[in-house]
Amino acid sequence: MADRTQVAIIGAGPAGLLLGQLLHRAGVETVIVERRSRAYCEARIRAGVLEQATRELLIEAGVGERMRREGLVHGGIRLHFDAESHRIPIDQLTGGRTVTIYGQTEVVKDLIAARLESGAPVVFDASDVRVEGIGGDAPVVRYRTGDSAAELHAEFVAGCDGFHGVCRTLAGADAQDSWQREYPFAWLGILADVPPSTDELIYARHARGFALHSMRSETVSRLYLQVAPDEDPDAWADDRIWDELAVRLHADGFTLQPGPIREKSVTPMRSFVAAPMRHGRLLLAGDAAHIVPPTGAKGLNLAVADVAVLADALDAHYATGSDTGLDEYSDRCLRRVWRAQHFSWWMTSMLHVDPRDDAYGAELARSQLRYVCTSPAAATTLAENYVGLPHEFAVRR
Ligand code: RFL
Ligand code: PHB
Repeated sequence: MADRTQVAIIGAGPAGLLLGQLLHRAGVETVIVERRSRAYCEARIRAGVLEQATRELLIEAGVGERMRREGLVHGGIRLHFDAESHRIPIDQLTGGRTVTIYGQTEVVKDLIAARLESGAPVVFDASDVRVEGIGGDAPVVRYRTGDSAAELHAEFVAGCDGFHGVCRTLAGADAQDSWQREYPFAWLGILADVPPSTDELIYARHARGFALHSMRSETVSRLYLQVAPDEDPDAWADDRIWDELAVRLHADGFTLQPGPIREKSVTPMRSFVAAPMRHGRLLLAGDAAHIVPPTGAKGLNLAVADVAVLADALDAHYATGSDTGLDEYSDRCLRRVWRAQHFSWWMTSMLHVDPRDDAYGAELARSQLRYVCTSPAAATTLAENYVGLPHEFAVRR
């Protein structure tokens, strides 16, 4: 394994892997260091909605072929509340833009396959990953694989190691501002071997809480229920999950088809931003720098938007010696990050039942939903944020 590289990438999630792919195509050397196994990274079930610009970038980066074949292109979403179903025609409201339903798990598999095929180095199962010297010109990444210790000298370190990684903490509390909000609820998510009962995603608000009907393919459904943050997934037998989903998703003309549940887990909900996203030779991207609650389907798309800007900035540094892109990296990304923070918080508060809230708060949320379903202006606000505001996706190769 190389002991020297231009850019050391910490983390093989979507952010780290896509950055590696874009830089490889730009002729910039990278080594990816990941603490989990390849199998673990390829099995993690998470996001499912790709913005149009995310889809376009994956295609441009040469990893979009299977997504093009298997991804489901959606031009709208449905909102269910008060036993009524309303459609938001996202494509009509945004000049023909769409989202693609394709699991993050599949994106990660495609990126790992491309990485291995390219021959560019990736280290899985790295333990004790430590990064030193980000304030100087010669950062070092130290880690262990099995019994042996390794040292990787780099010119830059990309911190793509997610919310629980090590990179964000390197700058020290004094050099970083952070903002956060914890929500008094979580999502119980299931993956079920049953054809989706709907051809478009359904986001539902019910007095008993939020529910979401999503999907992975024509034969696999992905659904979520709002639950308490400390909910034990084992307290939810399959029948109880399907019964609760049927109650919350109910609307005239809709029938939920239950089926065998393959996977079940509880995800906490939080909003978090750390700024700046650059500290000397360390560049943070994706969940390492910011988290959104999943209601707006923005987390993966933000990670992709960050690395598009970062790949361009690093490419310019090596190709032309210009550091303008690196100097502007944090500010450029944070503008998009805060827009997505607001949208995700807004969708979350409109669609969930906050147990701390009073009846007045619940009526405000229902009024907002009715407004979105009746006013083209309000619907367009939802649609243009959901499908993704224009990216600055000028990726040079
Ligand atoms: P990841 O995916 O967490 O990857 C970080 C990687 O770093 C590794 N790592 C380390 N490696 C080396 N040394 C260390 N010390 C390390 N510490 C950690 C980890 O093992 C991992 O491989 O972050 P990245 O790449 O920034 O990607 C972000 C996305 O994963 C995340 O934002 C989305 O999954 C959020 N999200 C959604 N986003 C969307 O855009 N659309 C959606 O529909 C959507 N739905 C969701 C979601 C997240 C969910 N959960 C489970 C939180 C639905 C759910 C339920
Ligand atoms: C998913 O399919 O996992 C999914 C879809 C939409 C969201 C969040 C998650 O807002």
